Amino acid sequence: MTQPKLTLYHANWSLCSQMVRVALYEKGLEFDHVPIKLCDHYEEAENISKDYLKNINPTGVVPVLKINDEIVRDSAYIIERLDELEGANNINLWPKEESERERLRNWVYDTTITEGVPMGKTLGTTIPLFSMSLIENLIKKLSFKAIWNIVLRHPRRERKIAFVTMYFSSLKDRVGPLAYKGFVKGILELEKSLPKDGFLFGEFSHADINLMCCFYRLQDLRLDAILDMPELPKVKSYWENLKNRTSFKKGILDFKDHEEKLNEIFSNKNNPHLEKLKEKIKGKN
Ligand SMILES: N[C@@H](CCC(=O)N[C@@H](CS)C(=O)NCC(=O)O)C(=O)O
Repeated sequence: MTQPKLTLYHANWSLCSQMVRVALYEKGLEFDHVPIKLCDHYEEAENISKDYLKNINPTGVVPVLKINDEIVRDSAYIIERLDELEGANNINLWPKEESERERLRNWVYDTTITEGVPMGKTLGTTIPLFSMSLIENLIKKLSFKAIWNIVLRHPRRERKIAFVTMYFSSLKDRVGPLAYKGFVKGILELEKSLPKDGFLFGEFSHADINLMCCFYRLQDLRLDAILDMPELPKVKSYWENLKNRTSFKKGILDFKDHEEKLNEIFSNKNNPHLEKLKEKIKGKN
């Protein structure tokens, strides 16, 4: 069977774009790239350009996948759709059985930036809050013209407010603690649910893709010492298994971004939230 033509609109350091790229490589599907320069660090602000909002995504976010001429939005839905296609690799990211699909759906929901879920509530929505240390640094470098363009054009009110606040003031130290509870709950739940070895559902699945990307983000943010804690032994070996996937290199490492900036921000190799999170995981407060 020949595969349909796939075109991915994405950004290197975007959690949800990473997820879709990993899924494409897992399936062995060929795709064309359209890199999008996001408004939080490029003057071009391609995700809120007239053309992008009109023809690709009126909500101004990446990733978007074009399957032939059909536009498919939202990473979780994109990955479900991708799973129906036949690529070079014989792999299914979704189980066949309905009760298993339901269980997986819950995990997927909790491990990505799901629309309608307040930031910090689930493991997936805590990641953007921790990422603010980098985002704020990038936003502050934008010109006034670029921030004014965000005010005028960004279709998401909550993001517009966050970006403008970061430009003129600061959010990064305030939002991290809002993620502690959701993150600790999520990671402890994962430790409980993981099998001794292998993946969350035995076979590699969509949830493992999401967690691979969330964990890599922890590494970028110098929070990955959490994945090495004696309190989380299954998480630790799980992360090793995830890093061994070919798709980890192809979908994430080959699209690294902001390396210098991250080294500069975390020059002491530590993230200010690390010790607090570790204490909470140990149950000390
Ligand atoms: N639920 C959406 C979330 C997409 C999303 O928030 N994308 C971020 C990058 S991970 C984005 O495009 N940010 C740019 C902006 O908000 O200006 C999905 O899963 O695709």
